[in-house]
Amino acid sequence: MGASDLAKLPHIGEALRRKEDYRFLTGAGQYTDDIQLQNQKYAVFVRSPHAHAAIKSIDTSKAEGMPGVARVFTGKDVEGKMGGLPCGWLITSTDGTPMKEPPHPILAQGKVRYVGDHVAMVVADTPVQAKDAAEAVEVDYDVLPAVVDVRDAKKGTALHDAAPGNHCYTWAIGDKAPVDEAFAKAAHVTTLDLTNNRLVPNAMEPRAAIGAYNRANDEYTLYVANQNPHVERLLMTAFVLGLPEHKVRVIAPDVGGGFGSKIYLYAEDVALTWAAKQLNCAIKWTCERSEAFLSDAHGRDHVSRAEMAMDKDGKFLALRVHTDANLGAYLSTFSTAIPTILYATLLAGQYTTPLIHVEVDAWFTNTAPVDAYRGAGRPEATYLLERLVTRCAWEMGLSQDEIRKRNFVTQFPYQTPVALQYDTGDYHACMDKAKSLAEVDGFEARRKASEAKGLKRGLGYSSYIEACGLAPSNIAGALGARAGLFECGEIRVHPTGSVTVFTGSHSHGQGHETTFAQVVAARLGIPVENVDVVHGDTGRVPFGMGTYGSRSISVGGAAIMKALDKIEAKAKKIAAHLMEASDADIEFSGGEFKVKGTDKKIPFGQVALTAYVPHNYPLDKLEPGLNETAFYDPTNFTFPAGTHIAEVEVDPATGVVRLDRFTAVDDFGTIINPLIVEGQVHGGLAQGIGQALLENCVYDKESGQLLTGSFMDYAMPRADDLPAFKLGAVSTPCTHNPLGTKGCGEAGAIGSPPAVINAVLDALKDVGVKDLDMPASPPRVWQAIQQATR
Ligand code: MCN
Repeated sequence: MGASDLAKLPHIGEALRRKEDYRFLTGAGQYTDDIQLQNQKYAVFVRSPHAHAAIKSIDTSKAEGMPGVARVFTGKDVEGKMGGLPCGWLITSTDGTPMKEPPHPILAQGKVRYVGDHVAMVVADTPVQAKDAAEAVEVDYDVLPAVVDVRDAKKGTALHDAAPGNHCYTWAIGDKAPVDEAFAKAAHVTTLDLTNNRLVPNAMEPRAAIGAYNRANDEYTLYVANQNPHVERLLMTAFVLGLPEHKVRVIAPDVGGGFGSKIYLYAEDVALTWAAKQLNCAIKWTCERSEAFLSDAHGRDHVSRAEMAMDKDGKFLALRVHTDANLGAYLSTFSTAIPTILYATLLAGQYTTPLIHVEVDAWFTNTAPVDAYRGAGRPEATYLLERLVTRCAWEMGLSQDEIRKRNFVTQFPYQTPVALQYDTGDYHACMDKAKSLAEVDGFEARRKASEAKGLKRGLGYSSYIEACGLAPSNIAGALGARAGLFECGEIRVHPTGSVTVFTGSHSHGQGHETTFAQVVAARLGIPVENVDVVHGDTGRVPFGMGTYGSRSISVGGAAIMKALDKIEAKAKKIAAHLMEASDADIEFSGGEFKVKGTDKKIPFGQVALTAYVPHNYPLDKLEPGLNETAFYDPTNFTFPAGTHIAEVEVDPATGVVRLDRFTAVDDFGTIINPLIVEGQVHGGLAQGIGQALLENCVYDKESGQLLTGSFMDYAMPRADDLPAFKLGAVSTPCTHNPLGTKGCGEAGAIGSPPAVINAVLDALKDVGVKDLDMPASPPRVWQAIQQATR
């Protein structure tokens, strides 16, 4: 079934409330920390208080003698018994050498490289006993100089022997010579230096895991707050522990948000699983919030120079970008892909810029590892490009919307000069709708009203594009992924006609139990209540690549569609047998099988029952049962796009920015559930606006201590920081997946930061403020005003 036929079915496009919310709202959700196993002990990790230090000695004797303590494990216990954490994406430097891949030990081996690095694991009967004992572990450190700022990485003391100068790789895309030539001939060049600030993901549920071991069958089970349990199992068994995969089951039960930070295989997960066998018990660890600040993978942290060459009319001729990316102390699972494949390939944006060259240098520093955070590379690309485009507009004497419109891609498919091919889009329609919803025509009157109150008002645009549906394995493989990112779906039709769907996608707030059920119910013509969705368990779901990169509906949903095709084909054969017709004469719609050109028909439920209770069944031609599995590997990414418009009021006396209005018009292709999509956009906007105005992860330059290690210092966006959003939709369905969907899970976080900063800069244009880094906090804005007016 094609996307256009699907879109016409009942349930598709229906704003159903989330099925899963009943259990969440009534406190019946089951998160990892809610699970209590027999013979369960508790772990606490001893973490480095130093950003960089040699470990001279570790004395665990006092801790091991304390009440309830089962064992204290250190680096010596795991050395030689397991590998380090792997990085899933290989980057080759422009000189042909592979990236530097220093070891990432499960417990520190001789050295610690960031505050929070895991040094020892204490296991005890109760959490309090484990915590007390952790405090009694004595570690003698020889403190070394730390480097935290990516701009200083080269000059800093090397973190790893394998990475001299703290350099991991230089990677580039695009043809440099023609780009330089275009710059030499351009009528105007706009240059912008910018920093994309480091963020801490802060999911509502902190990371948690329970490693369990069953001696009877030599099997391990890991319960873990994770976004992709099969990949977690694959990496842990194949790369770290060397265990056969069938002996390890990974269950990611209800997970309270991840935003990228729970995609990865973390050292704690491995240590707990391995130690469970050593102690023949279950071991639970629940991360504390302050521990999460230190040890969760962080996001962003880029420093870039961007230049645009234009002709006299503001038409983009060439884009040149250099970025220094902070990878933190070690390579996390996908960290190398973020500033390269997921960032540089998006720098064409919505524009026809014919020549682009991007070079990225990636560095190690004494900070927590940096990896994907909602958007992963694409917010960084959009922030750079959309800030640059607005700066271009102002330097060329054009309005922010006019310069964008002059450069929009209008013909599809469109091949960018940075590898990607966009299948569909209508960027003018998104812009026009956004301007209308944002009531841009009335802006001048609102600006004057603000001026009369001594306030500055500004309008900021951002026309973003992102590549979602990660990732076609032919493209991903060519670009360095160690595995293709397909998805798996299984449809199990029960004899009574109800259905269980097993998906390799993982829902940790995205509402898959509802939207995936909508797709299945629509296709089979059965009530949504008759469909249950199972995810997050390697013991129940055949395989999966998990959830990130807004891939679930477009890749996981497409796998389900493929399995449904198989179900429909087999069910038609059963129906043909029951109605004594030929297979070719059977039609299926609205939950009924009909013989073409007759009034003979039977319902889906009868076919399901017959599949399991065969009656005069032609066993030579037809197997009993109605259960099908499919794997779907996309042929391309999906390309959601849109225009976001922010309107702010700035108090020049205090530097306080008030976000007055925010409009987002997005194109997500076919929409399965508009209510869920709206919720996804709201959440993304809150995070993007949080980055633009409030959130900032700061390490002390000298000591490498995390200065923003709690919610007292790290400002999360709250409801009263945000206006009521105005949302609009444009739909150009994706051409290559059977649902026509494009991902919606990250768009808000991608489009919004540059819109907000452009608005602040627009407000302060006449004061002389030309530049501002995120977050536009009151002191930063106030200082920029003082500097401009001095
Ligand atoms: N959907 C739809 N129609 C579309 C597109 C999506 O109805 N055209 C629905 C989907 O069926 C799904 C939801 O919207 O129920 C999100 O779908 P999709 O865009 O495919 O994204 P994923 O499900 O793959 O979710 C991943 C994405 C990412 S990458 C991050 S980060 C993120 C996000 O989702 N983290 C989240 N949203 C989050 N929401 C919550 N509550 N918590 C997180 O950790």
